[in-house]
Amino acid sequence: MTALTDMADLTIEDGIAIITIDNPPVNALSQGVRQGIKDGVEQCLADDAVQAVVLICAGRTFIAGADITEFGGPPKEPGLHATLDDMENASKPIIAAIHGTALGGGLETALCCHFRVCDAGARFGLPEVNLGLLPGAGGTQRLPRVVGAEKALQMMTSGAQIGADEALENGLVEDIVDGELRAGAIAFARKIIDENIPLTKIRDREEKLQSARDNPTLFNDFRSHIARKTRGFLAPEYNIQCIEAAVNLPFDEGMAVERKLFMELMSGPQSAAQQYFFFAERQAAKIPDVPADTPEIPINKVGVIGAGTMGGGISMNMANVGIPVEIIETQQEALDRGLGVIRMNYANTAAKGRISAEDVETRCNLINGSLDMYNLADCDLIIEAVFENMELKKEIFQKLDSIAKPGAILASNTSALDINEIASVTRRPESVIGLHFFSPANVMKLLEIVRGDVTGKDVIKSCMSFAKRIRKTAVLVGVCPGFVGNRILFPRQTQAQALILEGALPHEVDKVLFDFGLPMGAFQMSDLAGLDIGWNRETSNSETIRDVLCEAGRRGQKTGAGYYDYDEKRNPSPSSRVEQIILQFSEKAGIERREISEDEMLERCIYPMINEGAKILEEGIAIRASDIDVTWVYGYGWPVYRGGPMHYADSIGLDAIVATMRKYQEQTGDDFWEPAPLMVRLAEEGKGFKDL
Ligand code: 3H9
Repeated sequence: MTALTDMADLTIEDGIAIITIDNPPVNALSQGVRQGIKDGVEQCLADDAVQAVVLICAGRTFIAGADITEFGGPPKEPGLHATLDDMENASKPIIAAIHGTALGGGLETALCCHFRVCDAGARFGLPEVNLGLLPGAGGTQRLPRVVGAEKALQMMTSGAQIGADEALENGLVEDIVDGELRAGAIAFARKIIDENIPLTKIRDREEKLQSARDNPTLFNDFRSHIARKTRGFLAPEYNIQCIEAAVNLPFDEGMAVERKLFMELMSGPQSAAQQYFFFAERQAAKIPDVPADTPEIPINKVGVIGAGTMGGGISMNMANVGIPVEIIETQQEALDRGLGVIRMNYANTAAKGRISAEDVETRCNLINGSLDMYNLADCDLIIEAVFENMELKKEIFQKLDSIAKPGAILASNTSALDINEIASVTRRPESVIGLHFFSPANVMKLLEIVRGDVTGKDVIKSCMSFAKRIRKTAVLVGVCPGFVGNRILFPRQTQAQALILEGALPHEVDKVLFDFGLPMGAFQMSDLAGLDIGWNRETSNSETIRDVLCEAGRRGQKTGAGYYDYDEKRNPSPSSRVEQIILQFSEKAGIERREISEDEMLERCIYPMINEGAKILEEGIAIRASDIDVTWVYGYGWPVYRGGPMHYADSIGLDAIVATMRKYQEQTGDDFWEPAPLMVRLAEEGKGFKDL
């Protein structure tokens, strides 16, 4: 064995050279990998004893892409293009032997080999779109030549992976190896030599492009198909343009289009935000005072208290990954209703072809309902998901304390209440934690994990791992009203209310937030949640616009009216009645209504969120600014191409935000606008949240 670089080596066995990449954790195409491949290929071509080359990877995966940590730095030779050209132009067959995931630049590398074999677990994808990019090493031109334009469109605009069988079906691999991959790939190489199979380059293949050439509406139909999902994102459209170039232009001209659009994306703010978010998401899993080797509590059975919307959705997460769940309700009728909704949700998913009818049964069978809390005695984790009432929650936790087995994790799904207070009624506060799921709980990716003052590290570690197991992204936060996500929402709602009193209308404020990239505006969100959350009919005295709306029966989407009017399909339209109510409120408050610019609406909704984020950091409620961003992207649909509120703040500049807040403070005389000391300090030092 010869070391090519510290990330690659070369072995020759009976005329077959094996280049092995070893660059943990994911064999990214770092400089040493590129150099290793380039030098290895050169040596193999110069060595008459070598008849064919196998490119394989050590560790858990084939090459998972370019090394993202090298992006933005000075280019390091050799470049990926030159390395791949050498491979594609080699006069001896090169065979990629793929296990794990061949992603991005990794798949592009494989596409420049003459043949590809894989093991049965291998997966393939071009996920650059998730980084705000497009495949920049020929993938946009080669993938459509192998799998056809339509499949390439699906894969490249979604970043979705395909498995080995689908790859074989689509011609992306020539063979799936039974048994050991290395031996299988060597045997495949021998066959190529023995049968003298000619070397073809994917760049020269045209046959799979023909059906797209015969279908002039393919691209625009596809654009309309993904429009809603990709609203605001640049990269999906640029990926489409590259595939159009692959179909309509000669290979080299297509490559030139790819280069130009890749560079444009790479130097733009969206990709910067999405690359930042890639690492932010992975950072969130790291808890400084909870080391990776902290022991974990095995979780084999979960209890859920409450079969309502939240309890049902939470239970589905466990059933989806094969964990048995015991749901507890107080009334048979509520239990039956809850279990019925779960079954219906699964049936709907099956009707869309996403799971099989058998999956529906398996998952429903994993969920057992009962009226007896004592059935929770053998659960390893119990999640309380009843409505937000501290007294009720305390009562439940007191009871749980006497029922749950020693060491069981006792969690509350509260979205705002004090976990320490809940824990205080038990004799084991170290076992108590907040697991705040977001609605719909079976869909939203975020799990806000709330540590109390004395929550055990083993409990935290177990919940972080559990989140990954149920395919959630967890963010660990401390106790304060609303935790991180909802606490940041509060000041935005305050300003949204102020804006409608001063001159804007709900749909105008909402439009600004929607155009910014959020899935919905402040008032649409209130209508969806229900205006009567926390509203009390007995004490309501028409003091706020919300009071008046609730008193009039306008309690949001569920009643067909709230800030908006709704049709039977729940489509909103601005309400003249609500406008009247708002105008009356302005008059009563002596406010002379004025035209408010979209810029002002945006600043007044977003900057207070950033300011609250700064306070949260100062208080140590969030571990890092990027955790706040992960919370808002995965919990509230903040557009990932803007990174999250804290990244967005950095992209504007904290000095500009502080200055704008002071301007509003001066104009209104309201201390609401006082910038957080942390933000002021960073602004004065010319720094951003990223520098903390
Ligand atoms: C590209 O290829 C552009 C090209 O077109 C060429 C243009 C010229 N680079 O996710 P995990 C780190 S763009 C550097 O927790 P898993 C990651 O940060 C790239 N580092 O593991 C983490 O570090 P840490 C296209 C990377 O098993 C560690 O590896 N490719 C890279 O859950 C483990 O990661 C992609 O977008 C990278 N490319 O999942 C694929 N990838 O331990 C991105 C990972 O310090 N990667 N790291 O936190 C993935 O999707 C997942 O990492 C993968 C493994 C599925 C591979």
